[in-house]
Amino acid sequence: MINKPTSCDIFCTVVDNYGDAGVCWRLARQLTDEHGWRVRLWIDNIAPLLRLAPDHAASSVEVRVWPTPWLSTEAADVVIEAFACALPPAYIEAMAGRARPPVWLNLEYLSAESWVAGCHGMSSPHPRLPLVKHFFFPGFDEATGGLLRERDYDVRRSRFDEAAFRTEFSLPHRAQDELTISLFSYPNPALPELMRAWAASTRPIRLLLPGSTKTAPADGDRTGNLSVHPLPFLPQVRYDELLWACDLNFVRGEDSFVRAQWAGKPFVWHIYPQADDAHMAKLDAFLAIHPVGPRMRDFWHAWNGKGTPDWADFAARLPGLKAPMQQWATTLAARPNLASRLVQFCIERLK
Ligand code: TRH
Repeated sequence: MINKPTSCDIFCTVVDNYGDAGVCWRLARQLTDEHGWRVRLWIDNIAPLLRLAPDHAASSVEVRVWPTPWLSTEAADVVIEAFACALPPAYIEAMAGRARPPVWLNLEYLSAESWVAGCHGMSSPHPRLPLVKHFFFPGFDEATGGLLRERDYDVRRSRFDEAAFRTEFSLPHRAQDELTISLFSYPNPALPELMRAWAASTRPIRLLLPGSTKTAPADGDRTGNLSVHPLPFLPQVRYDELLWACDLNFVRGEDSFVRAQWAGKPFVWHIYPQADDAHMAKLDAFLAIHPVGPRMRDFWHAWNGKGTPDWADFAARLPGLKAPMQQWATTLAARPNLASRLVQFCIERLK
């Protein structure tokens, strides 16, 4: 019996955007830094990782570009196949050749849909080899694999200095009654109309655009009561700071969507679009479990292509969203995080 795994291989195929690399990197860091695992992250396209973690070489994670054709290597105690990326066949053979078969996990995409709990932890025997693959589903309740959250999150948050952050990114001091918004979304036809509403706002609105290549004057690109500030793409570990510095966060995909929940601020989710509007069922499943989901539904639907965002209505709702958002973050944070649940899952299955 191994009292705890010593080696772990995480395989990541970058489909597009940053989330595949973002999730795998975050998990790899926790497994090394918080659980003492020796982790190799095999990634087919290192470009997004270099933006997320420019300093990855200084970490304890061994980042390896996934070679094709695959070069023979020994299989680890734990093998994590991220988002069903399909392992190299030769590596699967190496897994089967081990005296003790590895724990083989398929790390699934995050969804709040009710069927997830019933599928989490399910296993599938390999048709030919003495191997079993387990399906590991992130989720929002105890019946799933939980959510990624670092042990030092609260300490980092407590040390955050918004004024220093604004100075570092050449942002003016917070104006009287300013609403500070961060925006990270897919291209969205609803944005121009929303920006017109922000320009016509009765209170000053400062819009921060991370990952923007544009430049702007010191006080931002001003139109009416809206000033727009492009920001560089922040290292992943600092993206949380942007969310903490804002009053409202527009996020997307999977990882920034989770980070907005930890920030405990009102947020709007641009879900990763899927064919046949399959993503809308995922969006509604989350709105159904969130305490103020019904109050955000119309605006979230409009932001996801179903209708026109009514900013005046949503702005009026914002003050009433603050406390429930903080409570949601506190409730979720009280549960074991995904890395801890995954470690426990593996220890129980390592013979
Ligand atoms: O980039 P995404 O759209 O990734 C998506 C999703 O993961 C989706 O589930 C998946 O199917 C698709 O890729 C293939 O959104 P996401 O998940 O929020 O990942 C963005 C990552 O980038 C996240 O870790 C936050 C990070 N980030 C920074 O580190 N700095 C930044 O400045 C910004 C804007 C984001």
